[in-house]
Amino acid sequence: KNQTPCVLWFTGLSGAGKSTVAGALENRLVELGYHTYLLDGDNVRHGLCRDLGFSSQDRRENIRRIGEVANLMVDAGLIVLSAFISPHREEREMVRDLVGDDAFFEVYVDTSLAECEKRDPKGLYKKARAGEISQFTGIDSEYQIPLKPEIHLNAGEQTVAESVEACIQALKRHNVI
Ligand code: GGZ
Repeated sequence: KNQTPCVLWFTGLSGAGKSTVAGALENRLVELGYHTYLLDGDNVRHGLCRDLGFSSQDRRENIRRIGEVANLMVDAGLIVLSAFISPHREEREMVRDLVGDDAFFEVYVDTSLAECEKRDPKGLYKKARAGEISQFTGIDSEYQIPLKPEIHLNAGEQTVAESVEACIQALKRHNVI
């Protein structure tokens, strides 16, 4: 099926729903016959980036490597979905410049800190509040909200299916699919 190779760059807090929405969107795209690849913590932070932690410098290097890999995958013709906090605007813009503005879609998974903290699926916020984890995004490490994301998901209020649908509509509007 005809597709325009591109990167869907999901960004947002831990627990916002980035991996969940990106994974559900990928399933939908595959069902529709498109060729995709999902980059997320599970397949990147345990491999390519396993030497990196969560200092600003390491997060920057994490995003740089992911951006380079995503760019190669765009060259290979894929629709790439990436789901990382990517807290710094400058690094997200670095990836945008690398893959090219036309092929880069920033997807802001906008779930409030309060909601993420309430969900706390891995108990990490609790640990961060207790001082057992430092440099935790939203607690003692900054998250810079996207200023002009191509796609803005109110993921705290809408269902995963609604978020997926919003992405599909945006991809059609931008002639990706
Ligand atoms: C933020 C952390 C931290 C700290 C471990 N800060 O909800 P999760 O568990 O599954 O997703 C988070 C993941 C963040 O990795 P990223 O590669 O997406 O981050 S970045 O883009 O900033 O490089 C969380 C877990 O790792 N985690 N320590 N201190 N999240």
